[in-house]
Amino acid sequence: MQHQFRAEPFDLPFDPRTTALVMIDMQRDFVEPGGFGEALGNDVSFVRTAIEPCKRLLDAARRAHMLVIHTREGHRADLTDCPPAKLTRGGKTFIGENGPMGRILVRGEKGHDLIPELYPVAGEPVIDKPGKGAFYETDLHLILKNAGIKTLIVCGVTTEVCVTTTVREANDRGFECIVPEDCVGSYFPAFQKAALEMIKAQGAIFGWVSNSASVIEGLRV
Ligand code: TIU
Repeated sequence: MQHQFRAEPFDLPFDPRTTALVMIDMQRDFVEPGGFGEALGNDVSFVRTAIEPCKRLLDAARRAHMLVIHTREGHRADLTDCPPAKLTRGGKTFIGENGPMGRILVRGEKGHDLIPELYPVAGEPVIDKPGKGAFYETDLHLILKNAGIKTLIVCGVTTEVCVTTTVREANDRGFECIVPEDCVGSYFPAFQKAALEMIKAQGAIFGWVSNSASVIEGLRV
């Protein structure tokens, strides 16, 4: 039987054996107070709305025995993998500085870790990425190719930054991406709306937009 996700601009056929769930940067630094997101002047309550729907979808993907991949944005302790332009931007990036959850966006620190609600289980790859896109200078494409993956369900934060950068890159690499709108979060409601509209515009120019209930229903059939 043909599986389909209910989605916009039209339903997306998929095969659960070639579909992966990609959780983008659900780290304390972005969704908890005292991290990178808040240091940049943002209200993390805007992105926390994605946690519960992500949890439901994560559970459904695990029940369907799908490949689940988690990503984390961050840098080496010596910041040698952080481009100077990312580090020095106005002198206010906070990357590497001490905060209540350790050094901001530095690997191994508490703030860099994935949130407990969505913590990976054994067998789920975690991709450490130095940039916004999950493909840039990582082995994500290799892992997806080796697993025969064609379709990506992309969740996480933030919608218009790391999620969208990843979806655009994935689309160019030949993957079909579906984004459940309640499983992605932005500090800016207007950016959230525009980013999702851009993905599905022009006949799914970058991908499809759906919601957690429809994606979970699609996985159940
Ligand atoms: N600042 C912001 O909206 N996002 C990021 O810096 N990284 C991610 O989106 N993960």
